[in-house]
Amino acid sequence: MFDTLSEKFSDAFKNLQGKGKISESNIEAALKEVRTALLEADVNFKVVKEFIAGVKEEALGEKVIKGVNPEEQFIKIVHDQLAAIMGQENQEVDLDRPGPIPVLIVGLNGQGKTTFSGKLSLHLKNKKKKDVLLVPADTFRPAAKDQLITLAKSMDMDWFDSDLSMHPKDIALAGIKAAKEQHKDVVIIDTAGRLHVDDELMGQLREVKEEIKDLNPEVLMVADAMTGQEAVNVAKIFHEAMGLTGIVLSKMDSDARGGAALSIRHVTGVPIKYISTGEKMKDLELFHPDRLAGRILDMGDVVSLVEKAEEAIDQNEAENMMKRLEKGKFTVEDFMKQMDMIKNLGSMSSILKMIPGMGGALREVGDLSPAEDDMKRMRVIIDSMTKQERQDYKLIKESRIKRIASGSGSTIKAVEDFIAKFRQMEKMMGGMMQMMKGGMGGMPGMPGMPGMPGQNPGFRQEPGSGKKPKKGKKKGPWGGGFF
Ligand SMILES: Nc1nc2c(ncn2[C@@H]2O[C@H](COP(=O)(O)OP(=O)(O)OP(=O)(O)O)[C@@H](O)[C@H]2O)c(=O)[nH]1
Ligand SMILES: [Mg+2]
Repeated sequence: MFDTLSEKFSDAFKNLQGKGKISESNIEAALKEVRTALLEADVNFKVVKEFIAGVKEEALGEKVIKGVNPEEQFIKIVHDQLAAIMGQENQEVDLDRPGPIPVLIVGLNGQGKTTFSGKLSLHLKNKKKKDVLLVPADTFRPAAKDQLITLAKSMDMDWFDSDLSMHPKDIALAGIKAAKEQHKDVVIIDTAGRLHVDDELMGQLREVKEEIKDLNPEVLMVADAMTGQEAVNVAKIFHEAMGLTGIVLSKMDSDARGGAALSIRHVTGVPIKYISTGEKMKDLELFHPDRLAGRILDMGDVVSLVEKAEEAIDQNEAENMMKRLEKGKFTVEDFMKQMDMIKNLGSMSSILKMIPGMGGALREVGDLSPAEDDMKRMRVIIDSMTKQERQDYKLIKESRIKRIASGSGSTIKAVEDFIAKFRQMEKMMGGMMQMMKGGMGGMPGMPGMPGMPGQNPGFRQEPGSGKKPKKGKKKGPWGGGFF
């Protein structure tokens, strides 16, 4: 997300290194670079102009604290201005009223409307405990109905069997009626897209909105974040035509430059409510301007990381694992579960970027995909093991190694290497447990993962346990050469 922009910003801030204090002359070069970075990221030029003026005013204003590192001060000012142009606080769809609340999903072709309709239903069901009905109302591309129904079935979500020969406004009405009968809280209506803004589409959508306007619908436009200024222009036209209540930026996982995210709110006045970060139904985040500003500036986003961890990590599983570890048990099965938990959090680089300062470090390391491939290769080897072998890897001798190698399409050496690495991990785990019992508090570098020892009072040193912490075991279980 916004890698190039982050890099350019970080270069710009270097202009202030070693300077005694912020002054008009020494921020000039930094401001110039920030300006270029924003324009290159396809941010609207008016937004850039206001942004730069805002930063300059703050930087030279009275609030600047003399004697504090000017680079840090400048970063903080840029952070706050970035958050401000993106809208300050998160806004979600307004659920605080009697249902069924209609949520109309609009936007151009292929922007991610149908995918988002599915994601939003899952989010509302899981997080907000809302009962949702999904209504396919795309009469332009009939396959879209099947697409939405397939998504609904995969999530065990209720859907409406729309009659696509009807006008979308009548489908919307019928869907809302059904939702009322079924006592649903929310009804999400997925509409058709077109390649370009055209009168027919706008006319149709306006009619739908008109038909249901007394119900005060949420109208969310989905825009592909990769399309930059184009997304901003389209949002403007949609907003003028039908009145949007929110924007969803999709495909934020791809190589989006930042132009849409940084300009759309400021230009249209419509808040960004959600960001879509992948093709899977769980890949949805609330839009938090301050957190995104933090990510852009390599300040990390630990709050989102912890939230993700809370969702992805099964507390009971984590606690059971800790109990087994306490007894000195660490099996391939445990390792597999840990890998799965981590995978649930997202790609390695996306996780690392949420840790303050890691963005810059990642750029130096470059590609993390070899490490991810390594994980995948290990996973195939583990999948070819029997349950018994996963519980006790020591059973894995010659003939079993051969079987696992051929079962996983790996070489014998790869399986042997895995076992050797696992043995090393087992040892480290043992060492780490000793260390924790000795009262070191938690795993170094683990920012307060739920269920992890750093937060678990059960692992505090017991008075008089007498064991001294071992030194030198700073690496996590995977620190021994996989990454
Ligand atoms: N990487 C990525 N892909 C996405 C995201 N959202 C949607 N997609 C993909 O984008 C493509 C189009 O998504 P749809 O949800 O069908 O888009 P749509 O706006 O409903 O398209 P039409 O109904 O044809 O107008 C699909 O292949 C989705 O899997 C996202 O956040 N990230
Ligand atoms: Mg669609």
